[in-house]
Amino acid sequence: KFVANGELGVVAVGFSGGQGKAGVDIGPAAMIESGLLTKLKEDLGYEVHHDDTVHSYKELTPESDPPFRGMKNPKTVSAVTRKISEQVYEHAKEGRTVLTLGGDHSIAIGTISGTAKAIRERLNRELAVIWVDAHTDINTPEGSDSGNVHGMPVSFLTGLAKEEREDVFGWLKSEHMLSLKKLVYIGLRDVDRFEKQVLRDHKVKAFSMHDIDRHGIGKVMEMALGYIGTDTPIHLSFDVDALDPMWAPSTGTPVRGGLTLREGDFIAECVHESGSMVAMDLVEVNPCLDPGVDNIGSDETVRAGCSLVRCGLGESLL
Ligand code: Z70
Ligand code: MN
Ligand code: MN
Ligand code: MN
Repeated sequence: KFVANGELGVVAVGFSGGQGKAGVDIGPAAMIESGLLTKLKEDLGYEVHHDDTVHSYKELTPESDPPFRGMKNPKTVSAVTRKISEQVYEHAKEGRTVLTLGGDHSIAIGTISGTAKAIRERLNRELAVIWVDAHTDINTPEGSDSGNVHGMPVSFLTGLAKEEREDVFGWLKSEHMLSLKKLVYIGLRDVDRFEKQVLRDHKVKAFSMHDIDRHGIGKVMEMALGYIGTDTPIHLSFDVDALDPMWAPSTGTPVRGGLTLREGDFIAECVHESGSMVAMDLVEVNPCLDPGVDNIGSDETVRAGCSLVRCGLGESLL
């Protein structure tokens, strides 16, 4: 079995070009400033490899990056995720657990492709992904109503969406790819019609909020991890909007009826406890969107995001 070596690679990505709302690019800085990385070092004992930078990206001008196949900012998102893919790969190939702080969820095109490639080379294994989200983010460019690429990462990663152009995700090769059979969703409650058809056609494993209500989160995690199996490396991609807006109001697309903070933490704890987690993303924290007063909503959201990360990295293990 692949063992975590106590080393953690951190990639902080201040990027918002996969959707339309400003502010999600300062999510990583807010989590880091609240002391997250210090806690991971001092309390959890990780040897943290981080370049002390929140990577920001100049977006191309609208003239040089016009919509393509309905996608907004296609060249910008492609270039940014390509760079993230290399950064994550460099950490993962050293056997480090990789933590990526976003940024909008389009960055998962980079993180998952980077992990998948490293795991193939290092362990000769295929990666599994647990995608915790209110949304499935599996639109193809043509299936999407919004044109926002943060609603499409899973379709590019699994090859449902294909594009030859190198500067529009054509850089994604087979070594970067994820099998639809190795994908598990948890927390779904806002899935587009096109996406529901994709889930049915490909029999994708998915646990909606309805399933969590029916079985409880304990049974759902048992089923999710049972489906993946005990000897498969797992990338946990956690969208903070999986949590109920009561716990995480400061995010681009809050959807009521979500996970409690404890259910979210429990999911992360179970993935950690499996011993199979090789990478984690925490995305869509947007401190600029605050329905409360005195930053109460954004403080709570940042706090929730940090809690999910610490649970994924083993804080609550006795
Ligand atoms: C919709 C779309 C989405 C996050 C919204 C929404 C996708 N399915 N993802 N917020 N995090 O635009 O494709
Ligand atoms: Mn998402
Ligand atoms: Mn979402
Ligand atoms: Mn829609």
